[in-house]
Amino acid sequence: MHDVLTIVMGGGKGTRLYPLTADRAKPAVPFGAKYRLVDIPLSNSIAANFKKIYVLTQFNTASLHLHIGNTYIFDSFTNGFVEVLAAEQTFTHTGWYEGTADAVRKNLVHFRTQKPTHYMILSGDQLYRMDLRGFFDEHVKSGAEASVAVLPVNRQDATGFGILTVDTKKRIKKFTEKPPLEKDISSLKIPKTLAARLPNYEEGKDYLASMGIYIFNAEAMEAVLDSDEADFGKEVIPNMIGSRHVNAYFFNGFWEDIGTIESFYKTSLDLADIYPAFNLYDEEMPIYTRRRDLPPSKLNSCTISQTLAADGCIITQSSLSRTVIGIRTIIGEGCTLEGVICMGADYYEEPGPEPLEDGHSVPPIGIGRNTRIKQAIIDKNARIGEGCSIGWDGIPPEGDYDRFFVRDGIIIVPKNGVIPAGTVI
Ligand code: ADQ
Ligand code: ADP
Repeated sequence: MHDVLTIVMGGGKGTRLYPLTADRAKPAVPFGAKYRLVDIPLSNSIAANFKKIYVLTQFNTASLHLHIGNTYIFDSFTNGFVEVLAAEQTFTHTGWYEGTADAVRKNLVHFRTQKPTHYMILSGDQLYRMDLRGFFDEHVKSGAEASVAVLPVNRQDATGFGILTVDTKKRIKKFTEKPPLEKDISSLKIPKTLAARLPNYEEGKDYLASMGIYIFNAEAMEAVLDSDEADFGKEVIPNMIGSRHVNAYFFNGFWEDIGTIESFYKTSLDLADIYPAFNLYDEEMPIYTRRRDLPPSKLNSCTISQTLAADGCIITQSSLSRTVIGIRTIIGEGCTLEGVICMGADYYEEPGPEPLEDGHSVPPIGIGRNTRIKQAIIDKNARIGEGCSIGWDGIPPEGDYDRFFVRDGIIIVPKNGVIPAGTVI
């Protein structure tokens, strides 16, 4: 009998997605109008019937707990659970996780209670749909102690990945974590014979990259973590090659890292393409998320193209193109949005915002009338006043400003942020 425990790596210190991670754990970052990042690995795992899942995260946030507690509910015949384990101080460990392997090591005591035969390690910031059951079956058949899901990448992208070589039985022979561009890695190139067999090989994508998705036999996991190695990619996997049997699993499908502002922004908007590379409308393998009792979205005299809009929005006489509109987004008359991700709101503000102590009023949650926004992420509960122009006259230099941030050339209004009426950014 196999008993697989899934571990979702929910994020380190979370600087790459800052300020979206300023006051929420990375797995709770809203994504694709109605989902959160953690829904992707959880849905993949559940589709494979691996329903015992821990999510490792650096800090606890109420919204992550609410989301998981309200969404991933299994009945007593299923024996499933999704549990969040945040970095905690104990008598034997202090402080934060030092890395991915350290995060697993510090929680082995919890995992052992489930008596797993295998660990399935998933990354928390990637968009993909993978047949994890197929991956698991191949792992067991190969007799390997660990397996790594891989796909081909080009030399430029190779700098961000673990690059590896395999023998004819897919056993990994070499592994180099994130080789810098100036390093000669031509000896790691995919041989022609293998390229011909790889389903997703393309000219130029000459290197096999680790996707950071692993299966470990439980004994192997215990043995390799009986060390002080901090990271799977930097230490654990490279040190296993040679002394232990580690295999590659060739993944064929859409897969994108969404762990930086740039990739998060682009991948989110691409979901709204007319023929998107990642299909949210897959009947067989849906992405699960919290079921909410929200009213339908109400759209009055709008021009809308390539837009994903979630439930509970009210959009009036506005023009939206290439946008992702999250739950409960309110957009007033005469707005124009291009290339914008609105994360929406946690609640409807009724009867309206309270005036400030100095008598001034703050704009209501949502986007006020006659506002134009381009190339921006508007986090939850933001209040954008009337007649603002954001991102329309170029993007300010990277940095942290009083009321907004610029990261990777994208303007970000943080959660609960306020942009007064008439502001030009
Ligand atoms: P990276 O993604 O750069 O490379 P890492 O920063 O270790 O590696 O993150 C892996 C995953 O674990 C991410 O989802 C991250 O959010 C999460 N994570 C990181 N530190 C964590 C911590 N302390 N606690 C909980 N979660 C944490 C890795 C591999 C490469 C591989 C790429 C593929 O090291 O070999 O090619 O993934 O993207
Ligand atoms: P969602 O999944 O709907 O985005 P979250 O999990 O982030 O919601 O939680 C939003 C929280 O905001 C909910 O607990 C909701 O009850 C709460 N909330 C409701 N009304 C208000 C309010 N007036 N002010 C602040 N929070 C509110």
